[in-house]
Amino acid sequence: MLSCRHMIGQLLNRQYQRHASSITAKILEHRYVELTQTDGLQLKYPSIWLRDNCQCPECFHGATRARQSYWERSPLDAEANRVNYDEKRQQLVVNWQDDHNSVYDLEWLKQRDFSVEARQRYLDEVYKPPAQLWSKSQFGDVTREFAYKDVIEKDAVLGAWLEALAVQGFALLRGAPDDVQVARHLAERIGYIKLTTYGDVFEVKSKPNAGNYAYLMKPLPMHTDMPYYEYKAGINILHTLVQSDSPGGANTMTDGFFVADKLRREHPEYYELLSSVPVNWFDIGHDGDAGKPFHNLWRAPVICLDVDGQFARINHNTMKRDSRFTVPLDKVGAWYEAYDKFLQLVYDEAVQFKTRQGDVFVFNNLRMLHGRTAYEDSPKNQRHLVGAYVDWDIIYSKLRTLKFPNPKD
Ligand code: OGA
Ligand code: NM2
Ligand code: ZN
Ligand code: ZN
Repeated sequence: MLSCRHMIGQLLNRQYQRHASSITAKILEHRYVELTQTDGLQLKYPSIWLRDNCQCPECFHGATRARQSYWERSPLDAEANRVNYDEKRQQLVVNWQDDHNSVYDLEWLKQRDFSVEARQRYLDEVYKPPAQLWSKSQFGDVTREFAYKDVIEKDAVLGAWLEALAVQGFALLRGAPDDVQVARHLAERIGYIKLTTYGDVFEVKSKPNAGNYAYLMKPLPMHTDMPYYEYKAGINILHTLVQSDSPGGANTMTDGFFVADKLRREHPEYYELLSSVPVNWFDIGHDGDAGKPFHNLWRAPVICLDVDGQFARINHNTMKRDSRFTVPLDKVGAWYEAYDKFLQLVYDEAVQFKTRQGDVFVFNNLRMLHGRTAYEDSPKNQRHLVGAYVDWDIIYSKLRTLKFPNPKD
């Protein structure tokens, strides 16, 4: 999509060249360089930023895309002496007071435009596609399904699947083979599987001496996996090898970001508490009889935001919420009241569906609250899922390399 827009941009630029509306460069208040085009285009850059990002071979190492100047101090006193726009080469030329010269391509500068719109475009198109929040009634519209085989074989389908995970927060793959390696293959198709205290792949089934609530036939209430990790698993890949013939074993799911947003709009005082009061999330035990012992502990609120004020992570897992609540006494009652409202919204907005053998249910574990209804195994029918995790760093990286196979800079 972007590359197409990029091409159109280049075509337009070529047209501009033909009917050359000229550009002039000037220095403003000793601190900015401004480019003005006769047709109204205006670009303004801080001098300190220009100096810091000089692209000459002395300042910038092209092969590693690395700045090789200002390693110890920033160019605080950089001041432009003269600036000039070279129409023929479409470049801004800056002569600095220390006599250094810098040259910047117009296209490079445009991609780094400081305007609100250009910055937002970069965040939406390159950083992360914006999440589409959904309520229970919109579940049908936001459900994306892909053939397992296509995800494995076609890059375009792999990209569409990862985009769905980023935007809608979940997707269903159909037609996976009856193979315990499916979850691992999918994780490795994206990049790297995440290793946790539960191993690389893990089997979700009813186990004797179960060390985790998920390994029982009991209902699994709405939760996110691993709130007790600082580096919480990004997505959860759950491959159904055997589904239960009993009425249970269905999955439930709620868009946690939708609920957080609703809480913010409708109950701001509850939202404030759930996004600020730290909760202790813990996991003590060992994975299976021979597993290494673990004692995980992470303090974080239920609703976490990122540096841009967007929802970053929802933490909720009743089984993994520590009875040690390390907050002042007078916070406790109010927090429970807010939490109760949050849970009410979570259950009001929950959808339910039952996967079949060969389905792979994949979802954003930072965003989707999910659960499972109780089931009954029989000697002939034992519910069996294989799970794997992948971190979002790996997923976004894959998504970007698929979208921009030949990044110039
Ligand atoms: C889990 C989980 C869902 C299921 O193991 O954390 O959410 O369908 N399992 O068993
Ligand atoms: N399993 C499925 O956070 C959790 O303990 C949820 C994780 C055991 C890896 C279950
Ligand atoms: Zn330089
Ligand atoms: Zn889970």
